[in-house]
Amino acid sequence: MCSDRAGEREGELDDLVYLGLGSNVGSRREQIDAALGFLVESGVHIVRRSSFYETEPVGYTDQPWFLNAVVAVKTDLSPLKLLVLCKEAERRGNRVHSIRFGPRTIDVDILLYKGQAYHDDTLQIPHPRMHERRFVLVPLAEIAPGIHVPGEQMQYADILAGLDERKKVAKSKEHAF
Ligand code: PH2
Ligand code: MG
Ligand code: MG
Repeated sequence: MCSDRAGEREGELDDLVYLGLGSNVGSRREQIDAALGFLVESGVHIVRRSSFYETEPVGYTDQPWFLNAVVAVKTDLSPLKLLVLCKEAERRGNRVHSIRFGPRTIDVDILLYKGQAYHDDTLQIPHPRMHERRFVLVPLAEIAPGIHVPGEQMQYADILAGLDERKKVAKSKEHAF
């Protein structure tokens, strides 16, 4: 019985929405907090928050280290409506789009949506690069250790365990939210 209940709790974690946050320009912590504040004011309910992590840049390497975090949220918004809200949080954080994978004041990505996949021209869920990014999977594993790849038995923790650890991801001195 106990194990059933544990299974249920894991299932619940799979049914939440997961957002990845990152910043490497300006006041990183404040910008992440401001983006989350805007999402909360807009009716998104934060259920779990990871620690902050100092992470070595991936993709485009000639840029400052990032502060990254992942949050689990509850929302009735559709994936596309949530995307609009995330983009508005970035706009309010003075995000400018220049170099791909380059420096940014604030990045808010939808990683996972209620254990479902979603694919169209503007949005792909699961986030198409999350499975190769320790700066996403380490904070995700902190708040949802048993979470699955949508529609599959595979857990993100297994994928994380197989990733190359050359790119540094370290828990930050920043206090949790
Ligand atoms: N985001 C990117 C590209 N590279 N590297 C780290 N460490 N953290 C990020 O959030 C990040 C990145 C594009 O979204
Ligand atoms: Mg991103
Ligand atoms: Mg993004």
